[in-house]
Amino acid sequence: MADLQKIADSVINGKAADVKNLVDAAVKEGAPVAEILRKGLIAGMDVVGAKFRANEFYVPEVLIAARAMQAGMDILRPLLAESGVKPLAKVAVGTVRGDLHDIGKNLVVMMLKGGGFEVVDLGIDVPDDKYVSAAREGAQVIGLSALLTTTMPGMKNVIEALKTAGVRNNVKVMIGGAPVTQSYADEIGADAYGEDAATAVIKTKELTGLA
Ligand code: B1M
Repeated sequence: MADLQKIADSVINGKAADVKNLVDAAVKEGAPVAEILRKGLIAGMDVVGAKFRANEFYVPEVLIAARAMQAGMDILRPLLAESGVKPLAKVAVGTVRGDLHDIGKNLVVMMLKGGGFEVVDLGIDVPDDKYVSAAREGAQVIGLSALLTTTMPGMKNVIEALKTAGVRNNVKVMIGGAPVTQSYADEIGADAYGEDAATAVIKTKELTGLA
């Protein structure tokens, strides 16, 4: 019987080689791939997210855990596709135009992947039309990150661009980044504010009706 809790623990402890070996062994033992993902890798990242929010884990621990999860995902990804297991929802995340900060955005991307979402990483300094294209290509949530007070207004511009393109009602918009607040999200008509990467996962679940 595959020990999925051991996989979760190895993700939490950032032991990439152990995750790889344990996932490999679980697959060979015939454990269902969806179970390995849900009760092993995602369960582990859920704990990492909770510890991060509780200030028990900091950025380096989260990055190391995400890398360990990735080692397991490398084995599971082709098997999940074969067995028809679908990601929870599609999310496109980028840092707004003019802004080159990507450490926080990358954490959000990793945590969302860890939470079972399909994530399109649009990168940094992303022009508004790229978000529109992502919405047209099926993203259910558009995530915007900004670290500068001077680039924050770019978030409003993206929302306006989505409206102009007629796709605003097809997507939810979540914003985040150090200078961003809930009241700014309310002011520009965003659907959610993610205070940190772990909260971004919780908010994305709420936005997509999964929580
Ligand atoms: Co810049 N920088 N920087 N910088 N930089 C800040 C942001 C600044 C506060 C430093 C300061 O002056 N004290 C300041 C902004 C001031 C302001 O606007 N009020 C600043 C400045 C001024 C600048 C330049 C203008 C400096 C210059 O050239 N004169 C320049 C701008 C470049 C540009 O973007 N056009 C610049 C450049 C840079 C570097 C390139 C050197 C580098 C970025 C490297 C990189 O990202 N690859 C850099 C860095 C590293 C910082 C600091 C030191 C750290 C930012 C960071 O990565 N934090 C920062 C000062 C600070 O914060 N102490 C600073 C860690 C990261 C994990 O946190 O990004 O907040 P954060 O993400 C969090 C949450 O905010 C949230 O989740 C994450 C994890 O919990 N979150 C989301 C983020 N995005 C989210 C999206 C979501 C949900 C949650 O949903 C979609």
